Amino acid sequence: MQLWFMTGNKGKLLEAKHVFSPLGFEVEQFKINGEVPEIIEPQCDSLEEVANAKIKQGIKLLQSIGKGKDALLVEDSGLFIDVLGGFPGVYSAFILEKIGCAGILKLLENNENRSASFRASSCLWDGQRIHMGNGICNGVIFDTVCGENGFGYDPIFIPSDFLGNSTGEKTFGEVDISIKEKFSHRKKALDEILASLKNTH
Ligand code: ITT
Repeated sequence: MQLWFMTGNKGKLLEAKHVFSPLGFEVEQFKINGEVPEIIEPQCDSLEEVANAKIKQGIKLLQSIGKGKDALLVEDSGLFIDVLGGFPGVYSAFILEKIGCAGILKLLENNENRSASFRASSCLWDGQRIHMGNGICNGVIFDTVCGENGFGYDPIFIPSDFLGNSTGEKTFGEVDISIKEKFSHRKKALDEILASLKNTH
């Protein structure tokens, strides 16, 4: 089954493919005339609201090109740092572009509380209805930028041990995609969607 993912983020796309491909879905980036469509993201502090706004605009775009019955996925996600009151949160993409991982480390300099979480809210249109999934990955912000894998804030984030899995104090930037998946907020959100799909079909 074909599944369009409306995202400009290649890292998200790769991880979604990793989850869905073994289940027989063919995940492809959603483009119109070769471009990922520009989406208006509402100014709000909830990932769910942003994901909802993305899917509604995405469905309209699918319909406008006569593909309204195709499946479409969107996601809004971010890094929430406890001692910064959840910053950068919904502004994660913008802040990464402005100050990078090194800028976040600077903000946390001399701070002992380094706890943080990645969060994701995903919405999937199955051609008839919208399915929603949320996921959280708890962890800590490391004190240096470490590793070349993944994307975004991966090189500064060490996940907490989860269901018997541990990265052994390695950042997401230092581990393989299949290891990251064992902890990932994105995978958890997509699993919720898969469960919801199973319940309705
Ligand atoms: P789309 O909106 O086009 O999907 P985006 O990168 O702008 O792509 P978001 O608005 O959801 O996506 O911003 C989320 C940001 O949070 C993303 O750019 C990363 O910087 C960060 N982020 C989210 N999940 C991450 C992960 O698994 N690893 C590292 N950083 C992540």
